[in-house]
Amino acid sequence: MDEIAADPSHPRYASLLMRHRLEAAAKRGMLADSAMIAHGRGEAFDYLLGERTTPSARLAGAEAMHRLWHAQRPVLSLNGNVAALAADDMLRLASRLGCPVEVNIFYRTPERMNAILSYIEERKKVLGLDVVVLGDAPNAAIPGLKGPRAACHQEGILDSDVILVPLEDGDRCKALVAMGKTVIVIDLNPLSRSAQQASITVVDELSRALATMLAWDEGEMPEAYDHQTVLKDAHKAMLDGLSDA
Ligand code: PTJ
Repeated sequence: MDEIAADPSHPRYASLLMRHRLEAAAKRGMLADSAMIAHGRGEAFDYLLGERTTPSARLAGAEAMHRLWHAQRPVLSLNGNVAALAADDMLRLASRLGCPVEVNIFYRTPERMNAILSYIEERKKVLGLDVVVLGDAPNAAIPGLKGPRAACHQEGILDSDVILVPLEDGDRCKALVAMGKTVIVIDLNPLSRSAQQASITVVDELSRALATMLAWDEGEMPEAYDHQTVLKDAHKAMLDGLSDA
């Protein structure tokens, strides 16, 4: 999915690459109709952030990784956008942690589930990683949610104690928190309900946040994490970006 015309030295290369990945995923039938809208919203926040990883996003990424390393039953959740933008790094992270990934989408159709699952299996083979991929046969439901969006695997999301849910919907984030899980969200919008309700929020672009997490070693101790401080820092970084413009 990574063959694009732009040169890597192009100032907007990273952004063009992400757009290209979404276009390719759309052609494969992996994306929700609103996927591009969600991405555009993320891009707008990233502009304000200066398209960089702030110190507080780095701290949140380190805390997220620390919690995942020390979890009993960690799981990484992928929706259509996450699979399109960062399937490889999500698989690398799962392989490092020795945990499953679960495809869990908001706008669920059998066609989209099959398209995403087959793409992930393809990437798993290319990378040569031994990761359990769940999502094909949900046998449980997230309490408090109605309809297909509640469907999940007992041995994955339902029984997990720490869950990474990048670009998550607010209702599902809330339901997972209500189950007593440590919920780690990656979301460029510090005002979103998911960002606000999560246990830990990394306010950063998905691929940069995953790079921070992959660079964090098991034995390292992160600095003290305070959820409200991290959200306020992100907000301030964006307002400062606006006033500097
Ligand atoms: O595949 P599905 O059916 O599960 O649907 C996935 C989407 C993302 C379409 C769905 O969950 C959705 O509509 O999400 P929202 O409510 O638009 O929330 C997505 C959040 O992710 C927004 O707050 C965006 O700012 C943020 N976001 C978008 N792209 C990125 C991002 N955050 C980090 N990195 C990104 N690349």
